Amino acid sequence: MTEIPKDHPRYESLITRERIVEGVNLGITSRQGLVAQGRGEAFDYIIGEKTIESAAVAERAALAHILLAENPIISVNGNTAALVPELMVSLADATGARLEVNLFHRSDARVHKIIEHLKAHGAGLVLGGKAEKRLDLSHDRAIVDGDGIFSADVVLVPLEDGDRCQKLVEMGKTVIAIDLNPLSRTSLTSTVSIVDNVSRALTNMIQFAEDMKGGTKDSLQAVIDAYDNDRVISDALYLMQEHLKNKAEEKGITWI
Ligand code: PTJ
Repeated sequence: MTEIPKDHPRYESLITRERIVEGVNLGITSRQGLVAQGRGEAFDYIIGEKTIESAAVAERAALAHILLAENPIISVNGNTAALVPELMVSLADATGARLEVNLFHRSDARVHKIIEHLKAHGAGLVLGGKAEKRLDLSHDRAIVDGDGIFSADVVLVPLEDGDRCQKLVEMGKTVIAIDLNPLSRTSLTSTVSIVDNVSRALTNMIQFAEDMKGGTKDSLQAVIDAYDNDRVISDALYLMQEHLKNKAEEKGITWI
């Protein structure tokens, strides 16, 4: 691991890179996961590396769905296992959702390593090892647990690919995505699209869960009823453009 000095202006970003590289070294993150991380970093730069207000609105709506669900599942892949294992375990504990490992670049060895990694970060039961059911998809994200994603009513999918997201929505499930690209197929097909970095999104959601857990069913339903996903996506695009414009102007470049 490269030693990153704490006073480096890009300290957080560089530490995150080290975590994902470490995930590859441990055999829990795919090499393709490095590419996905780079894409995420680029979108995060464009949005200003902060949680925008509409993402916080989406995070609260996501929690309302999870807290009202019968069988909510948090889907874990190789990137989220490396970057935010402790946050996924805390969110599961705070909401009663269960964790399920589901991989695009699947191998049984990697599934089991991720299950053990989550357990080492405090998880109890982690689904994904049984994998006896299939969704109607031509790739390995199709492989799911019968009492997990297959029968879930609400699924949280951080850093997902569009195919499975669409399939889960077609199956009548509420799908919550965390994806910094507001125009990805995942963001465009999900019920709730959180355009935020997965580490900020989960940190916020754990905090919001503390306030929202005691809420009545009616108050949680009101959060869902007031939510407008198209508006959230449109707001993210608008703020990305504004952020770039402000950056350009700060540096004396005229925005045309
Ligand atoms: O571990 P596996 O085999 O299941 O594979 C996981 C990856 C992430 C490699 C796989 O799902 C994949 O290839 O995903 P994509 O199609 O690259 O999509 C990932 C999306 O997540 C992209 O839109 C990225 O912009 C976004 N993204 C990347 N890093 C972050 C992110 N969004 C939020 N927070 C991040 N840290």
